[in-house]
Amino acid sequence: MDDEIPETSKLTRSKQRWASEGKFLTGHSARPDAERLPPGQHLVRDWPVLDLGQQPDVPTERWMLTVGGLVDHPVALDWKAFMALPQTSIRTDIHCVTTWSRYDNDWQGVLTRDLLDLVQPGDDARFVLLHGYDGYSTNIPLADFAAPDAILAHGWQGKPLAREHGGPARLVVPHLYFWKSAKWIKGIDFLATDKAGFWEVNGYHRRGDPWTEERYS
Ligand SMILES: Nc1nc2c(c(=O)[nH]1)N[C@H]1C(S)=C(S)[C@@H](COP(=O)(O)O)O[C@H]1N2
Ligand SMILES: [Mo]
Repeated sequence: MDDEIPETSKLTRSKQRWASEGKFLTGHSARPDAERLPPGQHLVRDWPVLDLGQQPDVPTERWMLTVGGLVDHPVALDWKAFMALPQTSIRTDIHCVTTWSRYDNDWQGVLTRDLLDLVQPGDDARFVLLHGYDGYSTNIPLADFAAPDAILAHGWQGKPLAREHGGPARLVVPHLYFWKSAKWIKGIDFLATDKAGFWEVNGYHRRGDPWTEERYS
């Protein structure tokens, strides 16, 4: 996918910089149907629940998302501030490393690009480490986090995201295996160097691209 920058558009400083560095060129534009299912995956219609076993109960009144590290404007967003950010609906597929995939999930929430506009990562930021309220963590390259369809989702199929699936809010990075999509998101740290998260320490791949089966390292 090519990010053409119209000369007249009012792109932010960060967007222009990332575009010039090719940071958004993650190569996952819409695929023909025959290529929609990554190798080694099978389709499911239900939505399996997978996590470390404890599903934290975080009411929106107590929910807080802390975004820091190598950013110009660190923020601690409460629910009201989070919901006041630009809201987007997108439809994506899910690919879990345990071999199930699920098509056509409708997410409502805040695109990571809109969060990036707010916090303005520094030139030295290259990776993000995501933290969940259950103690879970997972790492992804900033280029993947900044994908145009990556979203901090609080809604699924028009309803509030269920607690078992990471509600009140989770990350969804559709073009990577689903373990990268941190549920019950609590913190996002921008880092210069990669730092392994929970499953990455336990043998999962650093990046997790389903199309090249980056399952385990
Ligand atoms: N906070 C948190 N996020 C998490 C996990 C977890 O244990 N804790 N598990 C990951 C894994 S391994 C998968 S496959 C997906 C599962 O999401 P789901 O239960 O909504 O299908 O969440 C990911 N995000
Ligand atoms: Mo998983």
